[in-house]
Amino acid sequence: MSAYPDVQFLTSANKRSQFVPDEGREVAFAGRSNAGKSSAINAILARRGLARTSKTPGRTQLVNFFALGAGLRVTDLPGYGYAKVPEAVRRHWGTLMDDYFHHRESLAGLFIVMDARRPLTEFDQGMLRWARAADCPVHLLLTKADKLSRGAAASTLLAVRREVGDAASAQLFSALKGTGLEQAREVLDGFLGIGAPPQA
Ligand SMILES: Nc1nc2c(ncn2[C@@H]2O[C@H](COP(=O)(O)OP(=O)(O)OP(=O)(O)O)[C@@H](O)[C@H]2O)c(=O)[nH]1
Ligand SMILES: [Mg+2]
Repeated sequence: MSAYPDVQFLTSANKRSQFVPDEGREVAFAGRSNAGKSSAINAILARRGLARTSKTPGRTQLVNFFALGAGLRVTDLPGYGYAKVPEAVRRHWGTLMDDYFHHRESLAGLFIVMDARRPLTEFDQGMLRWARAADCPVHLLLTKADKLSRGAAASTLLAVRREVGDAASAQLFSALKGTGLEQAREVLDGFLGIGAPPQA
């Protein structure tokens, strides 16, 4: 049986008033444009085509909410750092992300998705700083690991772990090959409190 039998798309939000009610627990997937966020969500939740993916950077421009069950959600965020986006779109993105990250009480954890060939960009570092300030736990998903040799992937992971220290956990991942799926699900479940004893 699927680890997440009741996955459902909820809504796409273009502004804060369209966000789903801020209750329960939510885990956000953020990262550079084209890093592989939507593909990672589909692989982890085992639902092909749930979150839309594309070869063209900047495909996800809205905050997409998915329900995993009562009060448990994952969000697919628009990617950052795509140079060709018009200034007005970039500004709108900034407002949307500010609204999301500064007000989302239900945010229980953050996955920062990075292309394993280009980890820890300026934007990724900014996200990490924000998460630390907000006391939000972070997991780094080094995706597209299939594009690196085993040795290069392993040394990238080591270097990333060394750089972030205890600010985040990190793993290798490939949506294409299914590498690291179980590990990613364990972290997601941990953030969402799935499988944990009920809180008193
Ligand atoms: N080789 C390989 N390609 C991948 C992997 N994950 C994603 N891709 C490809 O990378 C491209 C971008 O993937 P998306 O999942 O749409 O990336 P995104 O981060 O959601 O992109 P935006 O929504 O535009 O910010 C697509 O062509 C995917 O097929 C992976 O693990 N391995
Ligand atoms: Mg996307």
